[in-house]
Amino acid sequence: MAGSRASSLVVVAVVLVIVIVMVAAASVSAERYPPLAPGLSFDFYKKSCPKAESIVKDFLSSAVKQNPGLIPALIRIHFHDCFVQGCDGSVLLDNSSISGTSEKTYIPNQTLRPAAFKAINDIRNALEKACGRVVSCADIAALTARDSVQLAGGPSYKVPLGRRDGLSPASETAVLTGLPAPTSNVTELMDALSKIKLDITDLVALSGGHTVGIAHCNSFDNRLFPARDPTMDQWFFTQLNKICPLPNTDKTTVNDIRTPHVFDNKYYVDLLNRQGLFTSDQVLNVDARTKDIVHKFAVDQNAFFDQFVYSYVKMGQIQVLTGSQGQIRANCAARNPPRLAWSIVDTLLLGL
Ligand code: HEM
Ligand SMILES: *[C@@H]1O[C@H](CO)[C@@H](O)[C@H](O)[C@H]1NC(C)=O
Ligand SMILES: *[C@@H]1O[C@H](CO)[C@@H](O)[C@H](O)[C@H]1NC(C)=O
Ligand SMILES: CC(=O)N[C@H]1CO[C@H](CO)[C@@H](O)[C@@H]1O
Repeated sequence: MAGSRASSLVVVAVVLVIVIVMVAAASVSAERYPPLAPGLSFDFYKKSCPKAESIVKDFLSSAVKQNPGLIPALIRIHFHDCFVQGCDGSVLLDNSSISGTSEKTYIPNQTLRPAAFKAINDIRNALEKACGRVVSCADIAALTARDSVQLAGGPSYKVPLGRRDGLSPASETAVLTGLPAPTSNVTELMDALSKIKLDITDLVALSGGHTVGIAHCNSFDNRLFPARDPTMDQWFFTQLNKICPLPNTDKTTVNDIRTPHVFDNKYYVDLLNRQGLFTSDQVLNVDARTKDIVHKFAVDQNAFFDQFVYSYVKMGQIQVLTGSQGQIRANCAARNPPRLAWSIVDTLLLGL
């Protein structure tokens, strides 16, 4: 009796030691970051707003309890911001108080969720209360994307900060050429990515963002009508056809059929099983240039997490405004009103 108790204690102790060693190994695993863009740093707000990151995280942790859909929405907003005219918060602008039309008007942006724009602005207000107007909306978009990845079970990582907010939205052409369509093949995807210095490994890793979130029928029904895309699994086709019986049905389905709400590597397992949702997803397991990377991420989640962090941080530094460029917005949805002094200078200069 006493002997078996002692031996079970030994077992418990051994298991504990193993767990401690594993946790320690995980926490010392070196994170890999791309070179930082000039003007950005990991501790940008250390003096001016030391609590910035915890304010963002605390706000978001409680907001996602009310609305878990914020997670995929915020992961996608940072991507749309960065792919079009750089990570300058221009995707956040509304029609009002800008000259021109908001990026949100154009087709790829029509499915960005309004609640996520509101969360970014609410966080901005909380940050201004704590520190004054020092944290940019573009940085908030990067931080909320990072925290969303982690809240969904993905990797945690550091975000380079110091982005400034842009003054104007991108044009319709810039939005449509910057954001590839879900019907794209690898050549078309790489045409868009190479313009912003992202490579084929970045393409495969960043597409892993589709491990969470939803899509509307018209984003993938090119693969259902007039007939099943032959690269799509028959069972998966039947399921999707029930949701979208006709072209353009106004319904949604999950991007990752295995674990739709968890940030993990199952998206790549979907691809191996011919159950990727968009053409732009499934082609990654067909094209010879990307197939091996898909396979590697499907069998090794750590390899995916490592590369996702590297590529997402790289993406987060595309064409950033820094230093005295741009501005720090007082409202993420609007450019600051011009200051009186400057409008007088403008008038004088125009008068010359
Ligand atoms: C590589 C090219 C990409 C294409 C063609 C693409 C296309 C799309 C499309 C069409 C949707 C669904 C829109 C709808 O029907 O509602 C979507 C959703 C989504 N995308 Fe992408 N995407 C790409 C890259 C990315 C990247 C780089 C990320 C982030 C790392 C990302 C994250 C997401 C997320 C999280 C959703 C779900 C949004 C939600 O549930 O609100 N995508 N994407
Ligand atoms: C923004 O304004 C344009 C016209 O300039 C209009 O077509 C568009 O629907 C508006 N978009 C939003 C999101 O209100
Ligand atoms: C990709 O699509 C383009 C047309 O949009 C086509 O010319 C090209 O052959 C396709 N490439 C591959 C690798 O399928
Ligand atoms: C989030 C957002 O602003 N979405 C807009 C996309 O564009 C349509 C009009 O084209 C608006 O109705 C949506 O509000």
